[in-house]
Amino acid sequence: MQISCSPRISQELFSKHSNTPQPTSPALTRQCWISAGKREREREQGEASLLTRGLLREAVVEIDIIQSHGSLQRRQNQQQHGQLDHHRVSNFLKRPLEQYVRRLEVPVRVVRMEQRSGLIRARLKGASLSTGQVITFLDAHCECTTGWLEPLLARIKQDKRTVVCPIIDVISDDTFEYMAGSDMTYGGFNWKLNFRWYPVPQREMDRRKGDRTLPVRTPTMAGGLFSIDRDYFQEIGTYDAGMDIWGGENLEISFRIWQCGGTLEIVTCSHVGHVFRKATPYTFPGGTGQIINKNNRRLAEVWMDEFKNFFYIISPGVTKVDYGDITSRSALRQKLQCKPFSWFLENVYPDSQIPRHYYSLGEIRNVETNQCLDNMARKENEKVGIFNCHGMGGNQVFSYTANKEIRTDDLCLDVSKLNGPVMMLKCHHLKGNQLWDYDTVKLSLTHVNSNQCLDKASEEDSQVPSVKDCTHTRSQQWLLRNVTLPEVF
Ligand SMILES: [Mn+2]
Repeated sequence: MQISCSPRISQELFSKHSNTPQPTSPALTRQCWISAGKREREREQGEASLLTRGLLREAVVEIDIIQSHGSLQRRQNQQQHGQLDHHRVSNFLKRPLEQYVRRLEVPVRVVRMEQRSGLIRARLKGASLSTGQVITFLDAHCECTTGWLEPLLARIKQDKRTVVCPIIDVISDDTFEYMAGSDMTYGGFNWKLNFRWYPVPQREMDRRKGDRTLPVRTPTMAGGLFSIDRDYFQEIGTYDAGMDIWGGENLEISFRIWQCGGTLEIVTCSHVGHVFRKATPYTFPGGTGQIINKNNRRLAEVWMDEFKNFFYIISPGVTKVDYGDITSRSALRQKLQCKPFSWFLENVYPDSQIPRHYYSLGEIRNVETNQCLDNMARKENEKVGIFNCHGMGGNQVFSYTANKEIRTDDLCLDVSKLNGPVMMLKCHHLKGNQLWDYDTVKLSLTHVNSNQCLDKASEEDSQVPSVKDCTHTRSQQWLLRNVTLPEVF
């Protein structure tokens, strides 16, 4: 199991698609070596420098890279379901895989699970069989670029409680074209507890004094690619083995790292390619939603304190999902004396989609018509809707935050013209067109920039609210109500 991803795989791909660029951005690589103090670069881009080689000798006795093959799981799953391409897939993963890895320059050991176990338990098994000081997890559909590893190891050597991710470059699942990933996005999550990329905020640029070769502190990791000191991995409780297949484990380990005294970084000098798929090629036993909801409930219950309500309220029905026994994970949090989730929001992720302070979390109801603001499952850059109140949360959940935004998940109500329309845009945390003043006596919601008031639906379009000059009539009065959680828990 010791080895690096083979650059040879890249070369094979590139020879098939000769117009695709080299994997590493030469400019960035050079900049990174130089700022690491390297002056006498041995060769052109990519060759490990004397500095990093010295560091490798010192820091790494042995490196374990664990790749989890989702496709192994697919084979078993398809056997169960008797699908047509089962033979092709299973054969490819038997002898041909063994033969292929034997051709690689470094020893590679293939370990198979006895039954379909999911990513989390497969990784735990891989970790238990590994012997190196640093464990690197990579999805099976990854390719490393020259010089990807040293910048990761350097951070762990400085502080073993630093967990590091490379920049994830994009490999097209249609053409295998290789595109550099951005160093200007970092990991976050929305109310539904989906991992999402968001722009690196100004405060993090300022902390690094504008030096983009320095690692970015990221609130969460995407999950497929990271390196961690093996003792530290044990110390903070590896993974939650009560989670199935995959989903949520990346947020769980991210919250745990930060709340329990570690640091999570994206090391911008390290690039690894990853094939982003459009759809999951295998099924989840019992349905994708069931598994992911169970895993998300486990992480919400153990790590998120009262902020779990954002997840529960926007995902009606999730509270009926059984999440099993979490006593050992709660005991772990206790033992490690981890900080509360509010600390994480305050100190690590102040631009979080979940507001640290808020006035209300629930429906916003018009006094005259008794209708409620409703995102109608519309997306970013569309108009917010208005509809009969159903009291079930979901699309009618809005939070009026201490920053005076009206938010639904990671979208904020935004008005950029007199008389509307009221759009849903990504929250930018800069007030501006997303600043609303709620008057708790008059019950009005004033859009501060335009000095106009949120009003009921207009005659032209009965499905969207309007903004008009403030008249303080009943159609401009709104009740901000906290939704209560369902009884079944
Ligand atoms: Mn992946």
